[in-house]
Amino acid sequence: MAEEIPSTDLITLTRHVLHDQLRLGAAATGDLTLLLTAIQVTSKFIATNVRKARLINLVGLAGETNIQGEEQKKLDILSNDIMVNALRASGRTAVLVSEELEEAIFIEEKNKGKYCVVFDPLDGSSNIDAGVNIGTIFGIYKIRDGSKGTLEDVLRPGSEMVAAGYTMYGSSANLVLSTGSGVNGYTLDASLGEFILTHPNVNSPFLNVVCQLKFRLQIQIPPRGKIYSFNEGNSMYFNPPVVSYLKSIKFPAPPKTPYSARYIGSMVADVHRTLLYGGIFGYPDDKKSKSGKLRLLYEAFPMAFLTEQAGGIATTGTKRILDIVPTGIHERCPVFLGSKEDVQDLMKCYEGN
Ligand code: AHM
Ligand code: MG
Repeated sequence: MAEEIPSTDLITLTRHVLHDQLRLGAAATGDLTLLLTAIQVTSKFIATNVRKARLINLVGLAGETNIQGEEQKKLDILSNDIMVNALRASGRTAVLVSEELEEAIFIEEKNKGKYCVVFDPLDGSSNIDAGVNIGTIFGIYKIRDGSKGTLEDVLRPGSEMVAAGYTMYGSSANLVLSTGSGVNGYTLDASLGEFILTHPNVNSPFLNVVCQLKFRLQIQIPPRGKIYSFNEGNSMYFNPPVVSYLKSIKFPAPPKTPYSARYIGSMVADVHRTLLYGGIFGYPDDKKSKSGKLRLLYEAFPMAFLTEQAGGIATTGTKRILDIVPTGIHERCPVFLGSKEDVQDLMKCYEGN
């Protein structure tokens, strides 16, 4: 068998983003490119730490002391520090909101830029010890004209984000990004230390180049899937629309067949699968958690942004997620996202209620 010739024309994340910037000509300042470069560096750094967590004693509770008497740093706190430091140092940010920090960070004048980044440095961290896929989620706003960077710059609907994405740390690190014209996916080539475009969107100018690679995939949600992804352990608390929707996909009228259940309990991994294979992911509000569990700003918004950019729908059941105006940086909201037809079926259950 003829040996595969490796591609000599790799599209790195930086090259891809830079290409977009050059296309915009004088209108683009390069600030977003630099910010995304900083974010991808944090993803590489966090990926390295996730990989060697067990070896360097990062798994465990913050505040615990190891046998050498040194204080351990929990992986999600370490990831938060990595992100805050890199984003501040990029000189391109004005406001940072992290799941790990109660208050927003307002960047001091000398490092201030015009973007705000909302992020969950290491989502799904309850899965860390089991070695399950976890990830970093982020959304980016540009400060409003004339603003110096205040809380109002991030308390805005998700539809006003200029970019959103996540990096999933699994068998490989995958960075999935949208700057508002489709979704692209990059895979970290650890030997090169670069994120390489592996999942170009259909309109990508690099589609042909990447098409030569055998492993091409696209992040475009099929209109209907065959998988549902809910924590059904909460069933006794679920509200009637969710109960009747789940019943309809588990006990469909013949000749329809039931959906498969897949729930990892790590939003990045569950959403990643939904973006690629379709179906529906849901974390509803219920009798116990009146607003659901997931955080609006740095979990629901970025994932809703990506879902819509990939051709799907993201809703609370009754309202488009990206239209919600946040009132607090850590507020929660119910989330249902995925294939258009599947999410529309769920919304019908809400309408009939
Ligand atoms: P975290 O931000 O504390 O990690 O919680 C968010 C995670 C999501 O990744 C996931 O979808 C959800 O919590 C799972 O919750 P549950 O264990 O209740 O099913
Ligand atoms: Mg989280």
